[in-house]
Amino acid sequence: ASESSWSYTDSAESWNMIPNSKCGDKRQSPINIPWELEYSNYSPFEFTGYDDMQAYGLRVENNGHTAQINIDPSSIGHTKVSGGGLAGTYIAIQLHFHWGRNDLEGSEHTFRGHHHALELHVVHFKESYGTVSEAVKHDDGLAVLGFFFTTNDAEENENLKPLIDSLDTITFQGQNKSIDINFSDLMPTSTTHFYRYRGSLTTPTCDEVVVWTIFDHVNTISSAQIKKFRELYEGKANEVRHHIAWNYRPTQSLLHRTVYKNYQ
Ligand code: SG7
Ligand code: ZN
Repeated sequence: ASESSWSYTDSAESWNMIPNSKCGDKRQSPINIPWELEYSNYSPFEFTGYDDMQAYGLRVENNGHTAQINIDPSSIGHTKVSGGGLAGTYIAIQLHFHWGRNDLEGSEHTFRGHHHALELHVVHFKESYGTVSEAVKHDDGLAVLGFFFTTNDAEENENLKPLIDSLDTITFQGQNKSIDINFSDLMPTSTTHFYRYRGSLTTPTCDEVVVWTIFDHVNTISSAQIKKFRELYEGKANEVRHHIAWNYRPTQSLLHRTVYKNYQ
């Protein structure tokens, strides 16, 4: 498989065969967040611009692997995060989702052995590296913020409505559409409790360049809303059609790493 043609139905071994793949290395993501964690006294997160993104040219796209909301390159730099134990400021570039074949799976990270139905990733690069392409050459180049969603007893999440409604217009790979939403609409209001470890991108080539934060607060989404993600297609309209029925990587071994929590 080439870098562009990998899929979630491939075996782990086939991701390892991709040229320059790090997918078989020793600091991979996602992981299970275990019961036993080490306390670290991180400062609170400080978010700038996540609730005021109307002018940032947001577009939602089907990239064949996920539904992703990209910030227009001309607006990158206005939406950033610091604190939370991060060494420096990280600039947001996009967010995307991971889901499962049913509501009992879907999240990439598991929490004490359990999946949630959906996981949101907000991807950032370290401001001091200047560009994403430079940042991915460094082991602290990216900061991905991960947020869980559950369908348990959940009503429709009104904040997700603009995104869910847009999915009908990006059915096929490569389709994209402008969207009026704020990243803060998709993030929980409470970001006080979180987990931290060092890992990788969860897709090929699985580069070990990510400072991971997984937030403890679980957001809600209805089952009907999640179903709309499963109706997206991996391919273009004129290709053989398979739904993106699921798009989470299995958890990887923690090996010599520590997972931290910011509360006691
Ligand atoms: C998704 O996950 C996409 C990728 C992303 C990858 O397939 O969102 O982004 C682009 C630009 O296609 O890769 C470098 C990057 O953000 C892995 O991201 S993740 O580790 O947060 N799941
Ligand atoms: Zn992701």
